[in-house]
Amino acid sequence: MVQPSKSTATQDELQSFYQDLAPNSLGALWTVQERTLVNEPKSKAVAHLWPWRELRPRAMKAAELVGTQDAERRVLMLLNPGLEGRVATTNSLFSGLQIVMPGEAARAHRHTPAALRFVIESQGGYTTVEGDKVPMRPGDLVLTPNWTWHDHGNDTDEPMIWLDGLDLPLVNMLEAMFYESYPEDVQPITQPLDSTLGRYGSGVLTPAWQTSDGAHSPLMHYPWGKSKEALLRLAPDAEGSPYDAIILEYSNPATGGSVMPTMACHVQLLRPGEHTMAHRHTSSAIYHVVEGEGTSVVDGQRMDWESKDVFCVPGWAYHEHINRSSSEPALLFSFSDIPVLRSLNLLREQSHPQDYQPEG
Ligand code: 1HN
Repeated sequence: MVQPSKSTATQDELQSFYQDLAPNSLGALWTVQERTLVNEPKSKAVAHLWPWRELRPRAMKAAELVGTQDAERRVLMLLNPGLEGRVATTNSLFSGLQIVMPGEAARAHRHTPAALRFVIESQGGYTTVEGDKVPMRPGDLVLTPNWTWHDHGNDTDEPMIWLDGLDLPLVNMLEAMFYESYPEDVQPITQPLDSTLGRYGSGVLTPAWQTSDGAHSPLMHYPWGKSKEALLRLAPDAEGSPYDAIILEYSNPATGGSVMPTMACHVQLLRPGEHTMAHRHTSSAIYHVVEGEGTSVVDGQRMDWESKDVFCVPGWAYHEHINRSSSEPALLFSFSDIPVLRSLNLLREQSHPQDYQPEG
């Protein structure tokens, strides 16, 4: 029979043993056991809301003060108050607000962090991804996957503002960051306009003569019209998810999987007055309100949102959503690190034991 053994050392012996460890780059696991092997995650990131009324004037001010000669990307970072000192919106994800003024270009470059853009304000303008010029209109989702050349341009008379989403904190944690400037300011356009939409935009009919390596979606542009139409078509009859109402994932048309290996994108519709049940999952997410007004309760904290606001939900934080309008739907775009957790077999989900948080 084996059994746990008792400690025999005196306090003095223990103390001198511990003191000798650090200078030798050693440590005793049992002294950090409780904070290392926690029963469940507790993110340092906190729930936070960035109201559009606070964001937009500051983006405009940045555009007034700083040119794209000096700012490779003119991005207002959405920094999580719980993650002070880090360039992060949740533990694994970064989000920011980028502004490109009429006549401006943001230089071509590429990097290993993958990026997505959700357009908030634009009369046109574009991102070029690997020689493919992708027009950007409000509500459009545009992808710039890992290591693809991309530059932005605004050839309209109005400012362009979009939400950037990157897996930057994750890539930094993995120490897999690479970055390169394109030899010229702007890359040449080598494809017909919006060519990935032409080839893959139907969603169900994909070119049989072309293969895609499956690492990321071959479609770079998910226009808002199609997303909204799909939601509105389902809303009257579909049951939807108890936690997320009518929720659709932007998919890779070649595989049916997430748009990129590190980030998934979703769009959801909360019907008038709808109040979803609370759940939590190990993935974290950043939300952008496309239309409507409502409240999300995250980790017991109420966040009242309206059109164009941005908020984040840290991993393993309970959350539920409420559409406060009794007549209009509320539409939310979000991106998350679901594919990372799923592929590592770390994606867990739990419903709230009382279905709703007390504050909800
Ligand atoms: C970046 O390269 C872009 O290409 C946007 O538009 C935001 C945030 C952090 C690091 C690189 C872009 C970024 C970024």
